[in-house]
Amino acid sequence: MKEKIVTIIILMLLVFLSLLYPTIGISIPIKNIKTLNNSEYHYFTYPEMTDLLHNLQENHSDIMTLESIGETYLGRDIWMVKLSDNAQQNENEPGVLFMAAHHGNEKASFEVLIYFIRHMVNNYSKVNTDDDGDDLINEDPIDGIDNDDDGFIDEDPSEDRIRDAIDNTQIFIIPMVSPDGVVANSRKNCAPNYGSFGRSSEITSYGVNLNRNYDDNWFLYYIFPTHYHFTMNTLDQSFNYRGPYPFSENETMAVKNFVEGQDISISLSFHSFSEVIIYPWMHTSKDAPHEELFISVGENMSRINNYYLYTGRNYIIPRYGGTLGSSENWLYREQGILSFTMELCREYAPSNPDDILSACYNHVGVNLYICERSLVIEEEKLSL
Ligand SMILES: [Ca+2]
Ligand SMILES: [Ca+2]
Ligand SMILES: [Ca+2]
Ligand SMILES: [Ca+2]
Ligand SMILES: [Zn+2]
Repeated sequence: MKEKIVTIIILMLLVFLSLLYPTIGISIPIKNIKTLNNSEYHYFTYPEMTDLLHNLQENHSDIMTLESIGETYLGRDIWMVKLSDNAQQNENEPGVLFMAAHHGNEKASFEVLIYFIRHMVNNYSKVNTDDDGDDLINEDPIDGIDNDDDGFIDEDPSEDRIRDAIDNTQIFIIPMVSPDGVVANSRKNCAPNYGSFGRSSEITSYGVNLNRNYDDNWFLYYIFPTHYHFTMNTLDQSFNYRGPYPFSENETMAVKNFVEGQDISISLSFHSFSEVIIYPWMHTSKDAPHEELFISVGENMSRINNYYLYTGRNYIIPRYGGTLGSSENWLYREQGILSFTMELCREYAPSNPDDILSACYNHVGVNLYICERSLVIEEEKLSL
């Protein structure tokens, strides 16, 4: 038992360190690693995704719109998909935001959202079906559990559930926040830096960590440099460089402008990797005002994907420091959006098709749960 606790603590530390220092590539030991299939999984490229989204939109124009919310430094469109009935109109329905690929090298993240978009539009008009031919209808929803004990997991989900989510909410999806980063397979975007504070006349390096570039207590770096890893976040060559000033980057500015024009209640930002669920605050061990609500929603997601809901800020942050400039903090503090980070999988881009496809399918269940919870979340924000 003692050994088990020690192992769990060590694993948690590794997970956390891998969040802080992902380029060092600390990987979590995985028991029973499956032998890799001969064929590696093919991830969507940016042009492939662009084509797919246009095709889907043309074929499902009643429930899907596609717009560019901005352009990257290299001129690529940042695509935003909206799924809802009467998608062209802004209806009085809860807004749900899903984002991925703030970090372009985290391929699992956008793959999960592309899969989700496809799954939703392709199943929207289907009637309830006995998908596995066992004479029971919808007996095994996507919740990671073999509800009917037949040896298959989640093989007969509800078709109604998809229609209900699309009909009753407005689902906004930005599958690649950093298309340039995706194309370059880079944690940072590809815009040039002119010194750490933007004052050099020459290009000194390239790229900003977009999930440090949101306007979130920017000044705290100067007051608590050690606590917030001043060097790592403020030197332009660093993999975590935050940029010369808040919202200096096209991508974060695009997200900001988009979010400010919408009524969004809850959001989920996908990253990879670690199999953990995180929520604000990201910079302090203090609880956010809605700590209980975060835990409630987080625990329900954790039941579906079996990820670790990270609640140990008061232990980790005083020892290892906090993160400033994250989308999560900004969305929550400035926009009142209940915002989560989902760190998918055990690699940036699993090559085993089984690993990535099961994450894609399982997170359809997570995302549907978030849509359903959004129906009551504004009331819950008031009461908790
Ligand atoms: Ca069935
Ligand atoms: Ca079914
Ligand atoms: Ca089953
Ligand atoms: Ca199930
Ligand atoms: Zn990330």
